[in-house]
Amino acid sequence: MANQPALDIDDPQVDPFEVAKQAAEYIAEKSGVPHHDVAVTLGSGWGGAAELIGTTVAAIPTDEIPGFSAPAVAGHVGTTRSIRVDKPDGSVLNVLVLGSRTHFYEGKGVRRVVHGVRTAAAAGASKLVLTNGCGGLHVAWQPGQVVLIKDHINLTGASPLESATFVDLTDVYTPRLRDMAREIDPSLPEGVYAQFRGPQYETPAEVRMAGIMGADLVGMSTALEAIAARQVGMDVLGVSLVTNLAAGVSPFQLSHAEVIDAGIAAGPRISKLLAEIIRKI
Ligand code: 8IG
Repeated sequence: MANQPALDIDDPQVDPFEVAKQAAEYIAEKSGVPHHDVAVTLGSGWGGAAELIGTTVAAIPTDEIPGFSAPAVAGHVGTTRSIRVDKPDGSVLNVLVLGSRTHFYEGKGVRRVVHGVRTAAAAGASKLVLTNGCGGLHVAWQPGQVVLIKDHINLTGASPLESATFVDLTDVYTPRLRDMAREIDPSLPEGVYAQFRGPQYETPAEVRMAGIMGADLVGMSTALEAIAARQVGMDVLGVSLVTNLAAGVSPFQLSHAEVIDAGIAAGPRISKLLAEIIRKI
């Protein structure tokens, strides 16, 4: 691996799966963990979960891994962790925790958006948990509400699939994993997640449109990543934290501060839930 030249993920001649293979080899080398079983992407509000999941074996600055972007916000370096979970039956679960994501709205292309998912698959993960913070369309879902994603609407106009790759998305969010999450918390509702490009939040009219289309949640991630995961046959669990009511649903304006505060307030509770889900998966 060390002798292989670094591949440019943005070069159309380069196969993005080869870059993912390089990234997975880099993670295996740095962590000493040759195979990971499960991968988790931590979205807005979910950042505190890593410590609760298990024992950190390695923490790697994400921007040093082949194909990953330098951090969008200066001074905020994303961390990729290899976490070891010792299960009650004596078996060991190696969990790859992706501490940040590249969003489609950054304009770096879909390959970078889904590179973490493809890297996780190349590292051996057959299951993927995608978490996010999002807006809710139902007043009954107040900030702090966790919702299982049962389906999505991809409103980005983009796809991670290149050329004629026809991927079935009937069960994009694996029913068995949703059932498993509800065994931990039977009160968890399910909803349809609409991915907008962003980075602006929706107008009230766009939120109404999303509702008429069948969406319950609006956000700026997850759908493209779930598609990439299904392409390589991973089972996917999508878990949303409603951090705000979507624009026009409540009489109040959206503020980024509100979003951050809801994440902080919900942090300990949702971190515990996520850790339980990973242990059971
Ligand atoms: I956190 O209201 C968060 N992310 N599109 N709309 C969209 N993304 C979001 C929202 C929201 N809240």
